[in-house]
Amino acid sequence: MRPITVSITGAAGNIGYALLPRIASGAVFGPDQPVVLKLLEIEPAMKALDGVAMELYDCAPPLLHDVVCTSDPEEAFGDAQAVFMVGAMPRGPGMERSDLLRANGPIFTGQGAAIAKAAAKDVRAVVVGNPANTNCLIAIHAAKKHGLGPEHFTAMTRLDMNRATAQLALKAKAPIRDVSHMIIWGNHSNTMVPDTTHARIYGMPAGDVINDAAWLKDSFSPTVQTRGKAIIDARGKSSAKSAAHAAIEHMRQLWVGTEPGSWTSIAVYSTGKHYGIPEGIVYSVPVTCPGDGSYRVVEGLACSAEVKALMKVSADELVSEREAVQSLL
Ligand code: NAX
Repeated sequence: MRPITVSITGAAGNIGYALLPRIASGAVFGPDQPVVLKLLEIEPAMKALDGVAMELYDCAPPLLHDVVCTSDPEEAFGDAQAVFMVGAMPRGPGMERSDLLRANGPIFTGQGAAIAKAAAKDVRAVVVGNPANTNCLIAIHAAKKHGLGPEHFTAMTRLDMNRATAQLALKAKAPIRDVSHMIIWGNHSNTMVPDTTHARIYGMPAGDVINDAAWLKDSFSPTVQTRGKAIIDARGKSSAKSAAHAAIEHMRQLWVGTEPGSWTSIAVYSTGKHYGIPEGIVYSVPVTCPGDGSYRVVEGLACSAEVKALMKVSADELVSEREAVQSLL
């Protein structure tokens, strides 16, 4: 089988370290699909990246066809069919969210343009680096200027969906595989809306099985919304394995499709046609994926007045993030 080219930015970071061996082992593109991995880092991290590449070879993954380490985005994205945009500047002490947006913006203008110029025409890119939704929007605008459409870019809220799914399973004492149809609406931030309205446990409405409305409102949602901080407090480091796994599942479902009758949550460019979500922001919605790299927003789901109000708060936050980076769009 011909190898496919997969690019990973920030490949020497924590998530990259957890992500690379799994991509090279077939977790995303299947057990028979050879891969060429193109790894992008900034200059100061190139030595560390060499170490990561050495370890990758030391796993001797049979599907690993070649590894390219570079600090040149166009080289990194050359012919890429799948791109994991993980690299971003971390939030430093005293930095506001808007400072982080402005600091990361230029990374995503440059990389969005480089993807449009150098990657395969059917490329799919997932943005993991925070603030993921608006970084994705910046990349979309940059790519559009070079003729690549917004449907090629999505941002990751799969980790939030996985966190929510596992919390429901733990509460119901159910196997995780028996929990489905969780939805994350909105921004990958504390305003995200973990919506259990349509979630099922053993195929039944999750709310009926759990039968504890106060827990769902007062414990479940805050636990999911602040899980990233809880991991940092406990581990002293931010989520890496779970984030890498979520990125793998996000890309795998775009690549091979969602299971019939199920959906996943992905942040996508809003066309303004679904659920009152404003046009021109990157907003997490339930989607189905046919398995050709595309996605379809699940339409017609009922949303309570409470969920709608929370969805608007998250949309308003994304609109204000867009305003903060307007000069880059
Ligand atoms: P690390 O700081 O360990 O790694 C980031 C890497 O990106 C570093 O090696 C750095 O040199 C590199 N980098 C910085 N600027 C770059 C550029 N212009 N081009 C290429 N590489 C560049 O962070 P890590 O823990 O790996 O997290 C990566 C990103 O994921 C962060 O922005 C983080 O906030 C975000 N996350 C997003 C999540 C999500 O659900 N969407 C959850 C996990 C994670 O917090």
